[in-house]
Amino acid sequence: MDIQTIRKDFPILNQQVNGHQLVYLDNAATSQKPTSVIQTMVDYYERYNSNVHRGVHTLGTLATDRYEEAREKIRRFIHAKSDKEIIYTTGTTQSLNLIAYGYGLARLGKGDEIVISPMEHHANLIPWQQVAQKTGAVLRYFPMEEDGTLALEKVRETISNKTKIVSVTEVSNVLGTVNPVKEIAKIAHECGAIMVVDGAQSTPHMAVDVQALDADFFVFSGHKMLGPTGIGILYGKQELLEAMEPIETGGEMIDEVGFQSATWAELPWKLEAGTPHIAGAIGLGAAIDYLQQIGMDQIQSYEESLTNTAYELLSQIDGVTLYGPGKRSGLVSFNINGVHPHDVSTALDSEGIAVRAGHHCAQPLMSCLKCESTVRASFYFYNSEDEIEALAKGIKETKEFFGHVV
Ligand code: 7TS
Repeated sequence: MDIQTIRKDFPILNQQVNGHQLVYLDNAATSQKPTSVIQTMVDYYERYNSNVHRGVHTLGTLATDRYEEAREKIRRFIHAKSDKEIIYTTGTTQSLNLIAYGYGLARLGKGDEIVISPMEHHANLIPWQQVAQKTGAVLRYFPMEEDGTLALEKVRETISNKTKIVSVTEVSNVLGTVNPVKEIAKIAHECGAIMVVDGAQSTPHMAVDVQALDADFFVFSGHKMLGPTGIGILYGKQELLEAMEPIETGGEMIDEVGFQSATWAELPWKLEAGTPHIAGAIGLGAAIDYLQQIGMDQIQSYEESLTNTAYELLSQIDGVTLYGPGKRSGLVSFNINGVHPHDVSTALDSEGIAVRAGHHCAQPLMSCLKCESTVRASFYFYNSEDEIEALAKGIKETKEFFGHVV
């Protein structure tokens, strides 16, 4: 991979922040966008901005075609069987809420169990807490190993015939742990449960095949994979989506409407009420074109080497605690002992280095790690080895600075 050429496609990367070349290492929060994605969206607004699925005029037809072509690109990208299984949402959060409320609420009852892991993002936790409270279902957790991984034998012990829904992230946004979601899905299915996979942190970084995973639902956000904010995907097996009642109703999602009742459109539109984020969907299609042009396997192996370098460099710094397993995807979470993560982040920012400090929307995980927050540096394929070295240097300087102050 020719990183210097790739970086030219991302105009935002070429700037100084606080007098230093920007080193953007907050990709798990959101990725940057290549010119092709930005230009595709500008092109929509400048040349054929129209609503979809209604006007039969030329611009309306063009907008509808592009919007549906993007859906087909997304289908191929995650290897779904049919376009009917690709529902546009605003992002992972909305997708998970649709599953919890549109699928879970009507099917769960007292004593049923929902099982998740302790490393879930709040988006894959709070909807289940809410649905459990409303239905009398029990929310259970897989035990987590010291190194932030899940052990399959313990997964097996936790899932039982009471389990109705298992929902797990494929990659942890805090630890970088890659969970064995395919194996967990198999165990869930043996007990008659459905498997939901949160792909927010995996889809941008590795090849996804929802059929090989045998996921019943798989969700992700466009903005973490070069696309715009406000667009995401809910993939579901067709028979499950068919059985779901829409929780949002109105325009776009109907077939026939009378004064007292209505019938629903076919999938996928049944679950897409209202005017959608058309530019966003088309932009996500352009993002997928870009990713595929590089190749997901290529991206994965390049990021693996970047992440290994980061892990090695940081583990050599005395007084730095690293969280999570040695084998991880795309990020490092750490603390400098005795220095607040926000101070670390502010010090790095003064060097032009953007990282995130906080609980990363995973407060229960923080209590497992016995800390309140961490600093997280998260990578994408446009990051370079030099930037990882800048991070390590920045951390050393921060440590020394605070060491002198204290
Ligand atoms: N699931 C995981 C694993 C995530 O990392 C995130 C966002 C979400 C769900 C929610 O995605 P959204 O697009 O609907 O907001 N994670 C982060 C993060 O780690 N820092 O900022 C957002």
